[in-house]
Amino acid sequence: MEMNEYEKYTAFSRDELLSKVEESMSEKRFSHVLGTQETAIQLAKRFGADVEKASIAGLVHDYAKERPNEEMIRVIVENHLGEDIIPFGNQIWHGIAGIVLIEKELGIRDSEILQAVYVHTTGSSNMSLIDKIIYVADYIEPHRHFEDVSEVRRLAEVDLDEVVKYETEHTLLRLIKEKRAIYPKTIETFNRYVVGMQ
Ligand code: DGI
Ligand code: FE
Ligand code: FE
Repeated sequence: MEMNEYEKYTAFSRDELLSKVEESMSEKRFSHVLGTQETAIQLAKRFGADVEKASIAGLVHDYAKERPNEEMIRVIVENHLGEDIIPFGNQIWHGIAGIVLIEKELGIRDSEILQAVYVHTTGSSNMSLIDKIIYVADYIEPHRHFEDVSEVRRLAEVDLDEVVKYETEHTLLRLIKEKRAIYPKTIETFNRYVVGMQ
């Protein structure tokens, strides 16, 4: 990838962006992020999405995951992101509030990249190709381990929508089994992509 192409979407060079992301998280999470980026690039090539946008979205999708809760709550309140998300905790905050930090600190303004980050945890009832690619790449990148992960990776070679469906169903099943709070958007994604509601 040409550096100047990459720089279309960020205020930083590719190396600067990599360092900024690396410095913002643990080594383990950074490996996950690089795995997500690589998987997102492959999916973008396979399904005809913008490879640079997918790459950058993959790299920054968990940028806010390790910020202190107080800072995240401040970002949510100051930017009017909806205080209804506060009780859900950082698992739900980091994508939604993450886009504010990604725009401010990494200079990324592209709306498709920001939207993919915004919905990467819960999905949405109206996902773009890039949204689906980041949602799926996050789930199947090489560091992820769950039963059937090999089958799901193979499925992702042929049918992205089938993986969106699988991931949405299995994430919801797991949340229910663990008695965790379900964010409404997670249910909207289920209704749209698993039930098939229009
Ligand atoms: O940030 P990652 O761990 O790489 O992955 P992620 O952003 O997809 O998901 C973070 C966690 O959030 C994951 O364990 C699934 C969980 N999650 C997804 N939807 C919901 C949720 N957690 C709650 N409580 N409610 C949801 O609706
Ligand atoms: Fe995440
Ligand atoms: Fe992730």
